[in-house]
Amino acid sequence: MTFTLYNAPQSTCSQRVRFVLNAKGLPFEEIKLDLLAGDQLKPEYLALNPNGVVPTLDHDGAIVIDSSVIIEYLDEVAPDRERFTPQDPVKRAHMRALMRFIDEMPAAAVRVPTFNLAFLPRFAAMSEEEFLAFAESKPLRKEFMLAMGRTGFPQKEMDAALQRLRRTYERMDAEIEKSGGPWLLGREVSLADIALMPAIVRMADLDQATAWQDLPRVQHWYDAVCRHPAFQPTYYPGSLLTERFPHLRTRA
Ligand SMILES: N[C@@H](CCC(=O)N[C@@H](CS)C(=O)NCC(=O)O)C(=O)O
Repeated sequence: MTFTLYNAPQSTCSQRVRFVLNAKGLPFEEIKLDLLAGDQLKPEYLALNPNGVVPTLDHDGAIVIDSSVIIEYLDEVAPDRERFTPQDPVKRAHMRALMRFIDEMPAAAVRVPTFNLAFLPRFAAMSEEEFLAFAESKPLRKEFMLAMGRTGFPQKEMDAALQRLRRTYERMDAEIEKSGGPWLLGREVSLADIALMPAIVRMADLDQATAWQDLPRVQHWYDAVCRHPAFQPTYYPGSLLTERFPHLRTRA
């Protein structure tokens, strides 16, 4: 089996897929796209992924898109090494329900603090025309970019995103308590944990970890994620925003 992953070092969706490939010990060729330069909007990439986003997986010529779909796909085609999907159908359904929740809540909400705290200086440096053309070119995120504008999301939007993330930490806490932990579904790490990981790592990278300091189960989960053998190869140098954006380092 040969795998080629089109992705970006700091992309949270890409980090899910790298984690699964690394945890399973599957060798893969990594093609890095520069998202701020617009590599994801070039015609040759849009032919692979018409959404104009990363990641995209090429498995022996079969193209699979969307990080949640890709990690489920990898667990199906390479179940041997480490398996992240429970055998029991009820547990499996619970895992999938959590994955839907994660895509709708933290994975979407984390874009607001990411853009406001990290990417904004890039957009503020563009002219209004450049910014509008940049937003127009995005098949999936045009309205998101226009809502943000060159000055960033208003405080109301930022507060709403942080509240959605806070409700996620509370939901994690409740799930871990119910399952007995340390993972969301109990003793075994599952695709739900992997889907959630990059949003939580991102919030820690943005110096926002105090938001779950009253929830020790969530902190233990985060520590377990960071200790997992697939964590370091996934978060290779250049994968964190603090490594790329000096203004974040001075804040932290
Ligand atoms: N649902 C998609 C979302 C992918 C996505 O939003 N990717 C972001 C990086 S995490 C991206 O490529 N953004 C580029 C852009 O917005 O132009 C998935 O999970 O694969």
